[in-house]
Amino acid sequence: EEKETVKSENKEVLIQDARTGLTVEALKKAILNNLFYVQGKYPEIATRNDYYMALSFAVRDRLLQRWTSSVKQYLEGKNRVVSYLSAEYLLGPHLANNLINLGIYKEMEQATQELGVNLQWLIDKEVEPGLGNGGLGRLAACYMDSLATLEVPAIGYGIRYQFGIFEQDIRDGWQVEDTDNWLRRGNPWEIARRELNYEVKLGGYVQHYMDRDGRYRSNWMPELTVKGVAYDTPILGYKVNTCNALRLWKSEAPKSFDFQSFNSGDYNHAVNQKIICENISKVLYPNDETISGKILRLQQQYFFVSCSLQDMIGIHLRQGEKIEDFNVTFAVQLNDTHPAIAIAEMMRLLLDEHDLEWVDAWRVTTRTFAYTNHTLLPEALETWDLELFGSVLPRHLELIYEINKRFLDEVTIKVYGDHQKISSLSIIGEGPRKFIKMANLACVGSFAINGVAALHSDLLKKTVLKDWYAYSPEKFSNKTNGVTPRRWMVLSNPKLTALISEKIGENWIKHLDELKNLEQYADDPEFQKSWMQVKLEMKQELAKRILGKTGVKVDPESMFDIQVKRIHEYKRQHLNVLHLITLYNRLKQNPKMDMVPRTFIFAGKAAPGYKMAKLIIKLITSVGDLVNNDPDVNHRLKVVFYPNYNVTNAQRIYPAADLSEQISTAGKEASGTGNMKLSMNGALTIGTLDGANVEIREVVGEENFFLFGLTAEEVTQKRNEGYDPYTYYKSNKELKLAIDQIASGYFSHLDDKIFKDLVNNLIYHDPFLVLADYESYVACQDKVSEAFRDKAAWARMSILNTARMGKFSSDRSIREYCDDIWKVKSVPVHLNGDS
Ligand code: 7GP
Repeated sequence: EEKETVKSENKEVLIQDARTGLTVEALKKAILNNLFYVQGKYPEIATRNDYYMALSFAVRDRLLQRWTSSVKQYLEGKNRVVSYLSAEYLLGPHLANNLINLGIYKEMEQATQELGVNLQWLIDKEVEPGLGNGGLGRLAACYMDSLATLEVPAIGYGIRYQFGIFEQDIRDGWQVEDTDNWLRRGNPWEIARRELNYEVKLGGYVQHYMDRDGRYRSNWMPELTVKGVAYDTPILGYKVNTCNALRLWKSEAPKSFDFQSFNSGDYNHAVNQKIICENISKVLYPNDETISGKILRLQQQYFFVSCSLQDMIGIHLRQGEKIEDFNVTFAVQLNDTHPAIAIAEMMRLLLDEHDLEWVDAWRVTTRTFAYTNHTLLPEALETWDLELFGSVLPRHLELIYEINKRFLDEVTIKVYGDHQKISSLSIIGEGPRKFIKMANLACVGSFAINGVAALHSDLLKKTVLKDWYAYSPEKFSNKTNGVTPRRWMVLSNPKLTALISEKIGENWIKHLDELKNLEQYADDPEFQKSWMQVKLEMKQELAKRILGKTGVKVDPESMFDIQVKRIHEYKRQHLNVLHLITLYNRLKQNPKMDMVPRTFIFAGKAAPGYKMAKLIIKLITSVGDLVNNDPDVNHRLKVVFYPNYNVTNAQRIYPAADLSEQISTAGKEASGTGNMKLSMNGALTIGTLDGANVEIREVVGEENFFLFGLTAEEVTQKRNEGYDPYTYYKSNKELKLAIDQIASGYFSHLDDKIFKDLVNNLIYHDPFLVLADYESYVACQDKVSEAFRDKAAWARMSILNTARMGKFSSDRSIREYCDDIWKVKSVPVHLNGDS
């Protein structure tokens, strides 16, 4: 029947072949075709990877058809384009996501089945591109999905790291890092655009001279020139024809280098230069929310920004437009300050390469860029030692001085005499050593500045960007983060998706607000039963994986209490551990007590150089070893550290969560996005009034959210009053016991040194007020346990959580960026035939 409709009704699909058709037959043909002509195998000898590749190429062909149609449409209409600049994209596996967005998941399932292979088995073969650390990189990936789904012309620019975020292994309870060789078996999702390449200068010095027209000119004589080559990954929207490009740059040595050295017989030099050039896009810096100040990192940032801007200018000029109108063609978003050097680079390109006058160049620049801030942590605000900066980017240092001079002249007039203000707004920081403040560069050069949740945007205006807000309040706005329901519900939780769609249709996948239609079933016992049945099945699946990965057997009927995110003191995984130890002690002291069984599940990577974070992992695994092996408690308590948290694993964990731990110190988590994914999948949240938790609680209702802890304001107040953690330690018996046990080596085979730093830090400094929030946290957890006993009430709250999460679709966030900041419109794409 399917074949008939295709043949008789739709002309475009009539000419379909193995490369574009969407029917089961066409897909089967495509797989075999690719197996034979791309992999060079026939089915009997094809490996799992051969099949995975063949399938991926079959899908990619279909993406390319949509991609070429999109490009054509964009160019014809001279449409305004969003350019997203991000040093990180935490994409997650492509195959299943593309099948969903193409709307051919079922068809492919059948096609593979008829060919005698299992689709899930092939999907699981994909090695995910881990080109990001955490929230910031994953947000960029969700936004690419939403831009395409909303049919907005957009390009994502970034770096094609040869090695992404390290793989985490747990050995003897400690984190061990292993390189992420994700390209080892090839990457069927990218297309190398060898012809699209740009030269990027580094180091050296600047010559100044007067040209024939009497114009003052600068000539940057670099120490090194590298070449950036474009690698494009198609990003298809959900059930639309829009397919945008994620353009990632790989660094290489320019050809000229090799020739020169070879000609002079210096082979070693040539090889060395090649290595130096290739190093730039070699590896992702594994720091989340900390700067590292390394030369290579600055080179990476400049490298991808320069390639991207050159590329955009090329696109703009090829359309016959004037360079002065660049900002009409492109709206460029800076994903935090990592690409903020773009402001100086834009000026360089306009002044030095395209001959604009300063005033004109500055007008174009400041109408092009917009800046998103992702953190309030002072240690994450990027600065560069001025000397180091000048050694890599001598021309940009000059330009920044000039930008700063002109800006401060303006400031001085406005804030006459206020030295404090002037120095806080200056791009250059003074001290024993001068430094460049990237956030300040981003702020002067951007027409819009935003935070990522209401509270965060508010605190930005009151703290780190206070003087900027006073100076140009019109630039500031909030754009609360969102996540894509395609990956985080449809793909990761197909059973819940089916259950929801059975009741309210499928519209919610593109219009997440429609989830509210589920509210009417929240009290329906039948629906509650089906709802909790899905949850149970997802917990059973996760339990199997936990057993396989960690050897720990967990009870799917117990409460799955989940904290998964990067390990960081401000996120307070140790507060969670203190609660865990408290429950353990209660059970040990009163073995007969009636306690709601819990499975504590942790996952997350620690930055390799972040000692305290690594120690927190060791603490979790140490407590786990003791608890899991103690027959007095291990029927009611289990502790799991699920290794190598990444997108693939996140997709398996979220659907199985009963309780979502969002327990950062108020005022520290800019937004959070895991909080949204968990709640969408029916988990209830225990959380502080931090980041987007505030807004989540607002929409799900305070009666469906477990709130505890100090507010951001109280945190500040407490700090100002002179917070003394020791008094909390002394005055709470359960807290003191837990800490004393950690200190005495109770969880570490009597080794009383191993956790010393952690304990001392907590009782004497406690920068994130763990001890201040402990009592309120434990009391709240007791309420959670009580609530979990009433299955119907819990189911109701769970359903309501999902039903009310519509706001947190990244489609909503992107629509706000489009309307308020970028001023771009949708451009529906019509599919070209495969002529
Ligand atoms: C994160 C924030 O910590 C998180 O709260 C937010 O949801 C996410 O960005 C997306 O906006 N920040 C980072 O990942 C990060 O590295 C430093 O920030 C620049």
